[in-house]
Amino acid sequence: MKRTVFITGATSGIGMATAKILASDYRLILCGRRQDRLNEIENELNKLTDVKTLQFDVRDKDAVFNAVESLDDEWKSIDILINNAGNAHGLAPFDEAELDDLISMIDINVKGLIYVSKAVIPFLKKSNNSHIVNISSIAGKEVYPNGATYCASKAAVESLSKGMRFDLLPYGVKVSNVAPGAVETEFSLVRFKGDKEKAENVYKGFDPLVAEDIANAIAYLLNQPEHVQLADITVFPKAQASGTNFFKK
Ligand code: NDP
Ligand code: 8X3
Repeated sequence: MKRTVFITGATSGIGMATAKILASDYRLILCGRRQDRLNEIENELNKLTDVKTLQFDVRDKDAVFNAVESLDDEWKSIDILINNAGNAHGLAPFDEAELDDLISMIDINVKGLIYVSKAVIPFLKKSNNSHIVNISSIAGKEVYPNGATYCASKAAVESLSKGMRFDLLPYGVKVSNVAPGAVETEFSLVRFKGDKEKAENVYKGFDPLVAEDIANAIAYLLNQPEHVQLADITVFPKAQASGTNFFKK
């Protein structure tokens, strides 16, 4: 019987690429807010595996719990949770940044991850081969100018990964933290509120990671022998050495 993976933020970027890479070996529960995207990915991947989609905003605590509760017993046998949903909103000095953007990043990247984890962990505890993968960022390990709150939100993810690893030890739930550098997805388009030129500029002059690179890293850590727990993986493009150091042509 295939194990079941629950992926948040599966409508785009890293989450979607991860769903595609895992489709041949796992059953998939795919989450996001954009129903049209959920329908598209379900239609594509249900040729390869059983797919269930759940539409909710991770900021909405009740919606998160109701969505998980709506699964029938067969789908509640969740083995793997990939906490991927998240974004940056804005890139500005802390004093000038829009307060709503800062609140959104905490609500989505931190509180949303907590709601989803609290809703799903009771089912992971029943699995005898369970795993949580939290998508952090190099921004969770370093702080860069104009990114205080995004970096703080990802530093919280790093701490949540470490804390979950302690607390879920008795239940045999593995916890892995994945910290990507620059990955060309819809991330910068969201950060710059749909400004394509600004978004494309971020990745000019070097080869950024693509979503499939991170999906490969996730598949790699899920495919380790049962006794092996990869705690933390940082993935940079070749042209990146830290949150702010890039070699651009
Ligand atoms: P994308 O913008 O391509 O994807 C973000 C995903 O998160 C979408 O599927 C989106 O779905 C979902 N999402 C965003 N807000 C919400 C919400 N409120 N409720 C539910 N789902 C939400 O970006 P990436 O794939 O790059 O980002 C994935 C993760 O990787 C994020 O946590 C990001 O911080 C992290 N990351 C990204 C890096 C990069 O350079 N791209 C580097 C380091 C980390 P929908 O809009 O349908 O809800
Ligand atoms: C996304 C990468 O460097 O823009 O987390 O923060 S960065």
